[in-house]
Amino acid sequence: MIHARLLGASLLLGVLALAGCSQGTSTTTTSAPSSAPAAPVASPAASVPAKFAAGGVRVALVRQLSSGDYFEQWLAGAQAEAQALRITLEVSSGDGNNDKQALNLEQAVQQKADAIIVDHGFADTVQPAIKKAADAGVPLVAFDVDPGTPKAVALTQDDHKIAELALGALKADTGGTGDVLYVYVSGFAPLDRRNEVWTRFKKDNPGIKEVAQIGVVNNSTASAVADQAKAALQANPGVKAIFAPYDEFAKGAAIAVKELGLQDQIKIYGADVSTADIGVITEPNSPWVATATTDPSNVGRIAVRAAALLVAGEPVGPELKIPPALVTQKQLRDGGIANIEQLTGAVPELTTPDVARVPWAAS
Ligand code: SR1
Repeated sequence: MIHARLLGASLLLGVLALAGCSQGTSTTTTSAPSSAPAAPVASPAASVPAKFAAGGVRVALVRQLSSGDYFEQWLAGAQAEAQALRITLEVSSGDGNNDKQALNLEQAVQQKADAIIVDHGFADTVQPAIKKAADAGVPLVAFDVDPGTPKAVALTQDDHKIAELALGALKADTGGTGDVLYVYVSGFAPLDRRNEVWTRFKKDNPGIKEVAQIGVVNNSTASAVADQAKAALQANPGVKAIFAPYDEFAKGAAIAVKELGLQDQIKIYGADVSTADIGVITEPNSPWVATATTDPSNVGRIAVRAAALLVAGEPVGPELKIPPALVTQKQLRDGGIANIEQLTGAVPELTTPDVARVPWAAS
Protein backbone atom coordinates (compact mmCIF):
# COMPACT_ATOMS: atom_id res chain seq x y z
CA MET A 1 0.00 0.00 0.00
CA ILE A 2 1.33 3.42 -0.88
CA HIS A 3 0.03 6.61 0.64
CA ALA A 4 -1.93 8.72 -1.81
CA ARG A 5 -0.17 11.94 -0.77
CA LEU A 6 3.05 10.50 -2.15
CA LEU A 7 1.35 9.62 -5.36
CA GLY A 8 -0.83 12.65 -5.71
CA ALA A 9 1.57 14.54 -7.91
CA SER A 10 1.75 11.75 -10.41
CA LEU A 11 -2.00 11.36 -10.68
CA LEU A 12 -2.76 14.69 -12.20
CA LEU A 13 -1.32 14.87 -15.66
CA GLY A 14 -1.84 13.81 -19.15
CA VAL A 15 -4.26 11.73 -21.08
CA LEU A 16 -2.37 9.41 -23.35
CA ALA A 17 -4.82 8.58 -26.06
CA LEU A 18 -3.64 5.72 -28.20
CA ALA A 19 -5.77 5.03 -31.22
CA GLY A 20 -6.06 1.34 -31.88
CA CYS A 21 -8.24 -0.89 -33.95
CA SER A 22 -9.79 -4.22 -33.21
CA GLN A 23 -12.51 -5.88 -35.24
CA GLY A 24 -13.24 -2.60 -36.94
CA THR A 25 -13.88 -0.87 -33.66
CA SER A 26 -11.98 2.21 -32.71
CA THR A 27 -10.61 1.84 -29.23
CA THR A 28 -8.88 4.48 -27.18
CA THR A 29 -6.81 3.83 -24.14
CA THR A 30 -6.44 6.42 -21.46
CA SER A 31 -3.66 5.80 -19.04
CA ALA A 32 -2.14 7.70 -16.16
CA PRO A 33 1.45 8.88 -16.65
CA SER A 34 4.23 7.50 -14.53
CA SER A 35 5.40 10.94 -13.42
CA ALA A 36 4.16 14.49 -13.34
CA PRO A 37 5.10 17.83 -11.82
CA ALA A 38 4.30 18.39 -8.17
CA ALA A 39 0.85 19.74 -7.45
CA PRO A 40 -1.09 20.25 -4.23
CA VAL A 41 -3.49 17.48 -3.29
CA ALA A 42 -5.96 17.07 -0.47
CA SER A 43 -5.28 14.48 2.21
CA PRO A 44 -6.88 11.14 1.44
CA ALA A 45 -8.49 9.06 4.14
CA ALA A 46 -6.95 5.74 3.16
CA SER A 47 -3.93 4.21 1.53
CA VAL A 48 -3.84 3.52 -2.17
CA PRO A 49 -4.16 -0.19 -3.00
CA ALA A 50 -0.90 -1.45 -4.46
CA LYS A 51 -2.33 -2.38 -7.85
CA PHE A 52 -3.66 1.14 -8.31
CA ALA A 53 -0.44 2.67 -7.02
CA ALA A 54 1.46 0.68 -9.62
CA GLY A 55 -0.87 1.86 -12.39
CA GLY A 56 -1.78 -1.75 -13.09
CA VAL A 57 -5.58 -1.51 -13.15
CA ARG A 58 -7.32 -1.87 -16.53
CA VAL A 59 -11.00 -1.04 -16.87
CA ALA A 60 -12.83 -1.67 -20.13
CA LEU A 61 -15.54 0.84 -21.01
CA VAL A 62 -17.83 -0.78 -23.56
CA ARG A 63 -20.19 1.73 -25.14
CA GLN A 64 -23.22 1.39 -27.36
CA LEU A 65 -23.12 5.01 -28.51
CA SER A 66 -20.46 7.68 -28.56
CA SER A 67 -21.62 10.59 -30.70
CA GLY A 68 -23.42 13.61 -29.33
CA ASP A 69 -22.78 16.02 -26.48
CA TYR A 70 -24.07 13.74 -23.74
CA PHE A 71 -21.82 10.82 -24.61
CA GLU A 72 -18.77 13.02 -25.21
CA GLN A 73 -19.11 14.73 -21.84
CA TRP A 74 -19.75 11.43 -20.07
CA LEU A 75 -16.55 9.98 -21.58
CA ALA A 76 -14.54 13.07 -20.63
CA GLY A 77 -15.67 12.62 -17.02
CA ALA A 78 -14.84 8.91 -17.06
CA GLN A 79 -11.38 9.59 -18.51
CA ALA A 80 -10.64 12.32 -15.99
CA GLU A 81 -11.59 10.05 -13.08
CA ALA A 82 -9.57 7.17 -14.53
CA GLN A 83 -6.56 9.41 -14.80
CA ALA A 84 -6.98 10.62 -11.22
CA LEU A 85 -7.22 7.04 -9.95
CA ARG A 86 -4.34 5.74 -12.09
CA ILE A 87 -6.62 3.46 -14.05
CA THR A 88 -6.05 2.56 -17.67
CA LEU A 89 -9.43 3.00 -19.32
CA GLU A 90 -9.86 0.98 -22.51
CA VAL A 91 -12.72 2.51 -24.46
CA SER A 92 -14.65 0.90 -27.28
CA SER A 93 -17.88 1.92 -28.97
CA GLY A 94 -20.41 -0.01 -30.99
CA ASP A 95 -21.34 3.31 -32.63
CA GLY A 96 -24.97 2.26 -32.51
CA ASN A 97 -24.30 -1.25 -33.81
CA ASN A 98 -25.47 -3.58 -31.05
CA ASP A 99 -23.67 -6.65 -32.43
CA LYS A 100 -20.44 -4.71 -32.50
CA GLN A 101 -20.96 -3.65 -28.88
CA ALA A 102 -21.57 -7.29 -27.91
CA LEU A 103 -18.34 -8.32 -29.66
CA ASN A 104 -16.43 -5.57 -27.87
CA LEU A 105 -17.84 -6.83 -24.60
CA GLU A 106 -16.81 -10.42 -25.34
CA GLN A 107 -13.35 -9.13 -26.13
CA ALA A 108 -13.11 -7.20 -22.85
CA VAL A 109 -13.96 -10.41 -20.98
CA GLN A 110 -11.39 -12.42 -22.95
CA GLN A 111 -8.72 -9.80 -22.37
CA LYS A 112 -9.31 -10.06 -18.64
CA ALA A 113 -10.03 -6.47 -17.83
CA ASP A 114 -9.95 -5.85 -14.07
CA ALA A 115 -13.47 -4.43 -14.37
CA ILE A 116 -15.94 -3.66 -17.14
CA ILE A 117 -18.28 -0.73 -17.48
CA VAL A 118 -21.10 -1.33 -19.95
CA ASP A 119 -22.48 2.01 -21.12
CA HIS A 120 -25.97 1.72 -22.65
CA GLY A 121 -26.90 -1.23 -24.82
CA PHE A 122 -29.86 -3.48 -25.45
CA ALA A 123 -30.47 -6.23 -22.92
CA ASP A 124 -30.62 -9.06 -25.44
CA THR A 125 -27.28 -8.20 -27.03
CA VAL A 126 -25.22 -7.42 -23.93
CA GLN A 127 -26.67 -9.65 -21.21
CA PRO A 128 -25.08 -12.93 -22.44
CA ALA A 129 -21.57 -11.45 -22.26
CA ILE A 130 -22.36 -9.67 -18.99
CA LYS A 131 -23.40 -13.03 -17.54
CA LYS A 132 -20.13 -14.62 -18.68
CA ALA A 133 -18.15 -11.80 -17.10
CA ALA A 134 -20.17 -11.95 -13.89
CA ASP A 135 -19.78 -15.73 -13.67
CA ALA A 136 -16.03 -15.30 -14.15
CA GLY A 137 -16.00 -12.88 -11.23
CA VAL A 138 -15.23 -9.76 -13.27
CA PRO A 139 -16.50 -6.65 -11.47
CA LEU A 140 -19.16 -4.94 -13.57
CA VAL A 141 -20.87 -1.57 -13.68
CA ALA A 142 -23.85 -1.26 -16.03
CA PHE A 143 -24.87 2.28 -16.93
CA ASP A 144 -28.30 2.78 -18.49
CA VAL A 145 -28.66 -0.88 -19.40
CA ASP A 146 -30.31 -3.72 -17.51
CA PRO A 147 -27.41 -6.09 -16.75
CA GLY A 148 -29.76 -8.98 -16.00
CA THR A 149 -27.71 -9.95 -12.95
CA PRO A 150 -27.54 -8.55 -9.43
CA LYS A 151 -23.80 -9.16 -9.54
CA ALA A 152 -23.38 -5.98 -11.60
CA VAL A 153 -23.78 -2.52 -10.11
CA ALA A 154 -26.65 -0.82 -11.94
CA LEU A 155 -25.89 2.88 -12.44
CA THR A 156 -28.67 5.13 -13.70
CA GLN A 157 -29.76 8.70 -13.64
CA ASP A 158 -33.13 9.07 -11.96
CA ASP A 159 -34.99 8.89 -15.26
CA HIS A 160 -38.43 8.99 -13.71
CA LYS A 161 -37.46 12.21 -11.97
CA ILE A 162 -35.97 13.59 -15.19
CA ALA A 163 -39.31 13.12 -16.94
CA GLU A 164 -41.30 14.38 -13.96
CA LEU A 165 -39.28 17.58 -13.76
CA ALA A 166 -39.56 18.34 -17.47
CA LEU A 167 -43.26 17.49 -17.56
CA GLY A 168 -43.87 19.55 -14.44
CA ALA A 169 -42.52 22.56 -16.34
CA LEU A 170 -44.64 21.65 -19.38
CA LYS A 171 -47.74 21.42 -17.23
CA ALA A 172 -47.05 24.71 -15.47
CA ASP A 173 -46.62 26.51 -18.79
CA THR A 174 -49.54 24.92 -20.65
CA GLY A 175 -51.97 24.72 -17.76
CA GLY A 176 -52.23 20.99 -18.46
CA THR A 177 -54.01 21.32 -21.78
CA GLY A 178 -52.98 21.29 -25.43
CA ASP A 179 -51.55 19.32 -28.32
CA VAL A 180 -48.10 17.88 -27.65
CA LEU A 181 -45.53 16.32 -29.96
CA TYR A 182 -43.56 13.54 -28.25
CA VAL A 183 -40.05 12.39 -29.20
CA TYR A 184 -39.17 8.83 -28.19
CA VAL A 185 -37.40 5.69 -29.38
CA SER A 186 -38.09 2.48 -27.47
CA GLY A 187 -35.43 0.02 -26.36
CA PHE A 188 -33.09 2.48 -24.68
CA ALA A 189 -33.54 1.91 -20.94
CA PRO A 190 -33.43 5.59 -19.90
CA LEU A 191 -35.89 6.58 -22.61
CA ASP A 192 -38.18 3.69 -21.68
CA ARG A 193 -38.22 4.82 -18.06
CA ARG A 194 -38.99 8.40 -19.09
CA ASN A 195 -41.73 7.04 -21.31
CA GLU A 196 -43.36 5.36 -18.29
CA VAL A 197 -43.75 8.78 -16.72
CA TRP A 198 -45.10 10.29 -19.96
CA THR A 199 -47.69 7.51 -20.21
CA ARG A 200 -48.83 8.16 -16.65
CA PHE A 201 -48.75 11.92 -17.19
CA LYS A 202 -51.15 11.67 -20.13
CA LYS A 203 -53.57 9.63 -18.04
CA ASP A 204 -53.38 12.09 -15.16
CA ASN A 205 -53.78 15.09 -17.48
CA PRO A 206 -56.55 14.31 -19.94
CA GLY A 207 -56.29 17.83 -21.37
CA ILE A 208 -52.88 16.92 -22.81
CA LYS A 209 -53.17 15.30 -26.23
CA GLU A 210 -50.23 13.52 -27.83
CA VAL A 211 -50.87 14.31 -31.51
CA ALA A 212 -47.79 12.55 -32.85
CA GLN A 213 -44.77 10.55 -31.76
CA ILE A 214 -41.49 10.80 -33.63
CA GLY A 215 -37.91 9.79 -32.91
CA VAL A 216 -34.70 8.29 -34.19
CA VAL A 217 -31.33 7.55 -32.57
CA ASN A 218 -28.35 7.43 -34.90
CA ASN A 219 -25.09 9.27 -35.52
CA SER A 220 -26.95 12.44 -36.49
CA THR A 221 -29.96 12.24 -34.22
CA ALA A 222 -30.61 15.99 -34.00
CA SER A 223 -30.86 16.57 -37.72
CA ALA A 224 -32.94 13.42 -38.27
CA VAL A 225 -35.33 14.47 -35.51
CA ALA A 226 -35.46 17.99 -36.98
CA ASP A 227 -36.70 16.58 -40.29
CA GLN A 228 -39.29 14.40 -38.56
CA ALA A 229 -40.43 17.23 -36.30
CA LYS A 230 -40.91 19.59 -39.22
CA ALA A 231 -43.19 17.12 -40.94
CA ALA A 232 -45.11 16.38 -37.73
CA LEU A 233 -45.59 20.06 -36.91
CA GLN A 234 -46.80 20.82 -40.42
CA ALA A 235 -49.31 17.98 -40.11
CA ASN A 236 -50.40 19.15 -36.63
CA PRO A 237 -50.58 22.95 -36.67
CA GLY A 238 -52.07 23.20 -33.17
CA VAL A 239 -49.05 21.84 -31.27
CA LYS A 240 -48.01 24.04 -28.38
CA ALA A 241 -45.42 21.89 -26.63
CA ILE A 242 -42.83 19.27 -27.49
CA PHE A 243 -41.66 16.72 -24.93
CA ALA A 244 -38.18 15.71 -26.10
CA PRO A 245 -36.40 13.99 -23.19
CA TYR A 246 -32.88 13.62 -24.70
CA ASP A 247 -30.82 16.63 -25.68
CA GLU A 248 -30.29 15.47 -29.25
CA PHE A 249 -34.09 15.21 -29.55
CA ALA A 250 -34.58 18.67 -28.07
CA LYS A 251 -31.94 20.18 -30.34
CA GLY A 252 -33.64 18.64 -33.35
CA ALA A 253 -37.03 19.86 -32.21
CA ALA A 254 -35.62 23.37 -31.74
CA ILE A 255 -34.24 23.39 -35.27
CA ALA A 256 -37.67 22.43 -36.63
CA VAL A 257 -39.56 25.02 -34.60
CA LYS A 258 -37.15 27.77 -35.65
CA GLU A 259 -37.19 26.79 -39.31
CA LEU A 260 -40.99 26.89 -39.28
CA GLY A 261 -40.99 30.23 -37.43
CA LEU A 262 -43.16 28.80 -34.63
CA GLN A 263 -41.14 30.02 -31.63
CA ASP A 264 -44.01 32.10 -30.29
CA GLN A 265 -46.39 29.14 -30.34
CA ILE A 266 -44.32 26.11 -29.31
CA LYS A 267 -42.14 25.44 -26.27
CA ILE A 268 -39.76 22.49 -25.86
CA TYR A 269 -39.16 20.52 -22.65
CA GLY A 270 -36.02 18.41 -22.84
CA ALA A 271 -33.44 16.39 -20.93
CA ASP A 272 -29.64 16.59 -20.54
CA VAL A 273 -27.38 19.59 -20.84
CA SER A 274 -24.08 20.61 -22.40
CA THR A 275 -22.39 23.92 -23.08
CA ALA A 276 -23.74 23.74 -26.64
CA ASP A 277 -27.24 23.03 -25.29
CA ILE A 278 -27.02 26.04 -22.99
CA GLY A 279 -26.21 28.10 -26.09
CA VAL A 280 -29.33 26.79 -27.85
CA ILE A 281 -31.56 27.29 -24.80
CA THR A 282 -30.44 30.84 -24.12
CA GLU A 283 -30.30 32.19 -27.69
CA PRO A 284 -32.86 34.91 -28.43
CA ASN A 285 -36.37 33.57 -28.97
CA SER A 286 -35.34 29.95 -28.32
CA PRO A 287 -38.27 27.54 -27.98
CA TRP A 288 -36.28 25.19 -25.66
CA VAL A 289 -37.38 26.51 -22.27
CA ALA A 290 -36.47 23.77 -19.79
CA THR A 291 -34.28 20.70 -19.47
CA ALA A 292 -34.10 18.15 -16.67
CA THR A 293 -30.57 16.91 -16.25
CA THR A 294 -27.63 15.56 -14.36
CA ASP A 295 -24.08 16.62 -15.17
CA PRO A 296 -23.08 13.93 -17.70
CA SER A 297 -19.38 14.17 -16.88
CA ASN A 298 -20.18 13.67 -13.19
CA VAL A 299 -22.03 10.47 -14.08
CA GLY A 300 -19.04 9.22 -16.11
CA ARG A 301 -16.81 9.91 -13.11
CA ILE A 302 -19.13 7.91 -10.85
CA ALA A 303 -19.05 4.91 -13.20
CA VAL A 304 -15.26 4.79 -12.98
CA ARG A 305 -15.24 5.30 -9.21
CA ALA A 306 -17.72 2.45 -8.78
CA ALA A 307 -15.53 0.20 -10.95
CA ALA A 308 -12.45 1.19 -8.93
CA LEU A 309 -14.17 0.33 -5.66
CA LEU A 310 -15.20 -3.07 -7.00
CA VAL A 311 -11.66 -3.81 -8.17
CA ALA A 312 -10.41 -2.93 -4.68
CA GLY A 313 -12.99 -5.22 -3.09
CA GLU A 314 -14.81 -2.29 -1.51
CA PRO A 315 -18.60 -2.48 -1.14
CA VAL A 316 -20.81 -0.67 -3.67
CA GLY A 317 -24.60 -0.74 -3.50
CA PRO A 318 -26.38 -2.80 -6.16
CA GLU A 319 -27.96 0.37 -7.56
CA LEU A 320 -26.62 3.89 -7.91
CA LYS A 321 -29.24 6.42 -8.99
CA ILE A 322 -28.06 9.96 -9.73
CA PRO A 323 -30.60 12.71 -9.08
CA PRO A 324 -31.29 15.34 -11.75
CA ALA A 325 -32.19 19.02 -11.46
CA LEU A 326 -34.51 21.13 -13.57
CA VAL A 327 -32.66 23.84 -15.49
CA THR A 328 -34.79 26.55 -17.07
CA GLN A 329 -34.13 29.06 -19.79
CA LYS A 330 -35.00 31.85 -17.36
CA GLN A 331 -32.54 30.58 -14.75
CA LEU A 332 -29.73 30.39 -17.33
CA ARG A 333 -30.47 33.82 -18.76
CA ASP A 334 -30.97 35.50 -15.38
CA GLY A 335 -27.81 33.90 -14.02
CA GLY A 336 -25.73 34.72 -17.10
CA ILE A 337 -24.86 31.00 -17.30
CA ALA A 338 -23.12 30.21 -20.57
CA ASN A 339 -21.42 26.90 -19.98
CA ILE A 340 -21.43 23.70 -17.93
CA GLU A 341 -18.81 24.94 -15.48
CA GLN A 342 -20.96 27.95 -14.61
CA LEU A 343 -24.03 25.74 -14.38
CA THR A 344 -22.45 23.26 -11.96
CA GLY A 345 -21.23 26.24 -9.93
CA ALA A 346 -24.77 27.60 -9.74
CA VAL A 347 -26.38 24.19 -9.15
CA PRO A 348 -23.95 22.35 -6.85
CA GLU A 349 -26.27 19.35 -6.42
CA LEU A 350 -25.29 18.37 -9.97
CA THR A 351 -21.94 17.32 -8.54
CA THR A 352 -22.10 14.27 -6.28
CA PRO A 353 -18.64 13.50 -4.86
CA ASP A 354 -20.09 11.29 -2.13
CA VAL A 355 -21.62 8.81 -4.57
CA ALA A 356 -19.17 5.91 -4.87
CA ARG A 357 -16.53 7.91 -3.03
CA VAL A 358 -13.11 6.28 -3.29
CA PRO A 359 -11.53 6.35 0.16
CA TRP A 360 -7.96 6.54 -1.09
CA ALA A 361 -8.64 9.31 -3.64
CA ALA A 362 -6.90 12.60 -3.02
CA SER A 363 -10.06 14.72 -3.24
C1 SR1 B 1 -30.34 7.16 -26.54
S1 SR1 B 1 -30.39 7.23 -24.84
C2 SR1 B 1 -30.00 8.88 -24.49
C3 SR1 B 1 -29.99 9.15 -23.04
O1 SR1 B 1 -28.99 8.42 -22.41
C4 SR1 B 1 -28.60 9.10 -21.22
O2 SR1 B 1 -29.38 8.58 -20.20
C5 SR1 B 1 -28.89 10.54 -21.46
O3 SR1 B 1 -29.54 11.15 -20.40
C6 SR1 B 1 -29.67 10.58 -22.74
O4 SR1 B 1 -30.85 11.35 -22.66
